[in-house]
Amino acid sequence: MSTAGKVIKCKAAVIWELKKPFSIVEIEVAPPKAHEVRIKILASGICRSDDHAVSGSQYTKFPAILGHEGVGVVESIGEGVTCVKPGDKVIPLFLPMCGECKNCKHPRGNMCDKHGLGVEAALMADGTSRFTYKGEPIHAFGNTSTFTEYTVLREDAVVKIDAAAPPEKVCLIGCGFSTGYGAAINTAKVEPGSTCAVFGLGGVGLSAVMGCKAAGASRIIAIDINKDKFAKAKELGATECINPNDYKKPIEDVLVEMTNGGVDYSLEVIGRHETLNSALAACHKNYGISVMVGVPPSLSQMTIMPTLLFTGRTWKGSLFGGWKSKVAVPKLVSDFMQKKFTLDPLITHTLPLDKINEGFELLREGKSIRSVLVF
Ligand code: COD
Ligand code: ZN
Repeated sequence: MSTAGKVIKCKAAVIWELKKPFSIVEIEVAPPKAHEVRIKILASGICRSDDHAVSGSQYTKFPAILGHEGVGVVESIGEGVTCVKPGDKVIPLFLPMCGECKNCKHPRGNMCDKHGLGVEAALMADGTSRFTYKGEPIHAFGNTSTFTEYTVLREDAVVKIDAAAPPEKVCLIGCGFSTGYGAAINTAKVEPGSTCAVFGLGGVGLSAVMGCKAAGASRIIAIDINKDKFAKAKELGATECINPNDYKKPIEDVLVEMTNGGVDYSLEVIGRHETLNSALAACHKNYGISVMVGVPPSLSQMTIMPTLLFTGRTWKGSLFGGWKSKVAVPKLVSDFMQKKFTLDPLITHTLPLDKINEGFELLREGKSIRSVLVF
């Protein structure tokens, strides 16, 4: 019997307040309104940004359904939706794309003017939520909310992908993989034969290592304070791995010495002021480019030495790897299907939704790269 037009009762992982565990409860998911799409989630990765929302370093509204790295299948569509139809396999887009605003039309823009990433991403465009628990509204998160059996998305925040793509793998294309890989390829524009440094070897940092390798870098220096991350970094293309705790001098000085003046490209994939500074200072004067992929706590301010920029280094930021989401995501999925890159080494754990708290513990303890929840 069709569920279109009806409220669906389903399981979701709800977080009620800051720093608290998730609880699995039965919620109600309203049908999609005009220009919205309701999807059944098939798989969702757990990303550090979800944990930033739990800890409060990334502001969101509670109670909430987090998760932004998923794959689903369209259950029903609201009035006026033409981009997808029931039965399509899709990826939710935390960085939506209307395709018509100044940013969407600009060849280098990927942050749509119509849909923000802040608190406005915690509700639908009309300012209400499609999720309720015992009649009380539950906030969405990051334009997506994937830690639930069903979610409702704006049509600009969903894109059709290859029906044959494995959900428990390609969900990583919804955030982690694309963010790191694109930061190297699109934002840094790593060149063949160059020397790169990647700070932070989580799922996003390792994807940046893969991007540097795919772009033809001849030296990729991977940096992490957790040496357990090194084997995987080497498997994915790092040529050297270093731990800042093994040195008395600052890591940027170590890198400048190792590379006779500094690296061509550095990517900071941690989100700390200290490492953002080190990544910039590790770049070669005149032409080194440093890309900020990790986001420091919202509203924080940081100091840098202006001469680092004055002497020719470039400091850039990268959100979702610079990809235009609606255009790039289906293409990245088809590249994966054609084996142009692998996602398997990034997926260390697969868990049911009920074990979501275990998945977050693995991330906090540094024991996982990506845990994927399968529904
Ligand atoms: N020096 C070196 N390595 C460090 C240090 C340090 N001082 N501190 C931590 N690390 C290492 C950790 O050991 C860990 O291996 C790695 O850094 C961080 O990895 P994870 O697994 O915590 O994080 P990821 O890879 O899942 O995500 C990292 C981001 C920085 C991208 C993420 O946290 C973030 O800031 N996201 C916001 C940016 C964004 O694009 N958001 C949109 C959706 S994600
Ligand atoms: Zn993410």
